[in-house]
Amino acid sequence: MSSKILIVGACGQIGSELTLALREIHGNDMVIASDIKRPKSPESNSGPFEIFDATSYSDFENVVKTHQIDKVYMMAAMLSGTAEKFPDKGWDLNMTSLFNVLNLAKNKLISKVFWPSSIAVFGPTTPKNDTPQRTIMEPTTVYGISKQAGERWCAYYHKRYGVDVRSIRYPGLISYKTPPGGGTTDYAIEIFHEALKNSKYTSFLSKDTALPMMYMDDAIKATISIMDAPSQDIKVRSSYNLSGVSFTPDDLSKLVKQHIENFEIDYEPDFRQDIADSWPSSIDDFEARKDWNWKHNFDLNMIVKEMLEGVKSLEH
Ligand code: AKB
Repeated sequence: MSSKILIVGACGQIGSELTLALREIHGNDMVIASDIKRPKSPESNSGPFEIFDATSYSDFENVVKTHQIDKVYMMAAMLSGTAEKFPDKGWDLNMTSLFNVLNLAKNKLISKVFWPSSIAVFGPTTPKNDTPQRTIMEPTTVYGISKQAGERWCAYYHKRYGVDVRSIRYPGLISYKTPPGGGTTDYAIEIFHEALKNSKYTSFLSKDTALPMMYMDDAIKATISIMDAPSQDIKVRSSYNLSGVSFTPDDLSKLVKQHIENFEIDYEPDFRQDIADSWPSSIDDFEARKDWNWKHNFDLNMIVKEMLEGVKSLEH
């Protein structure tokens, strides 16, 4: 049995770092990176690369058969901010690519699937603090609706067809290697680039908007560990709550100021403020910790230090 891995969306914020991490573990040739367009980053060139559209079942099937893929990390998605601008496209990409990968598993062409969900599955009627695994979920964004529907389909395919699908509700992810693509939590990355370039940042979220966040290294660790966990340990087949840190733009700017003395921030909330206001401030991830031993490493001080060093290193 082949144990080859396919990453769909390998040029994206998570996909690019996941590709490197999985190649480090399994070897370059065992991990096939793919995206809808040619990669810009040299990282994605470190092994086999396929260009295809994940919304085409036949193209997806072709890549899986050609490389004898066993596991798929289905990371391609349209994020919250962009999906509000293109609701039809966002729904189509997020749902069709999910159905394609679930059907490949149902048809026994692959044995395991990872699919990312998000804190966007929650909505304004959800308890805001320490949001539990199971609670009211009335998402108000296209992205959130697609993720919530997707979670139900994952649970359905598992129950009805025995598909081994695993998923995490990612909080906002912070990284410097690949830019994020159109999310509501992107301010927490932009701030570092602007602080180092101009010592000034205008935040599109208001000063006191607290959101759940996580450093990319922790997110990659969680993604690989949930996929490596024994099947019987995965008790939640929709998607697991996952928590790292929670902070506001004000908290973050104060820490940035400790490193860059003349740094200044101001606030001009835009349409993404409404999205952020509908999401939890912090997440209870007790079940992930209990079922597959999840534990985060990075606190906010460590994230700030790593981000400033990382962004600086990109400029040289
Ligand atoms: C977004 O802001 O859309 C994403 C997410 C929280 O899923 N980062």
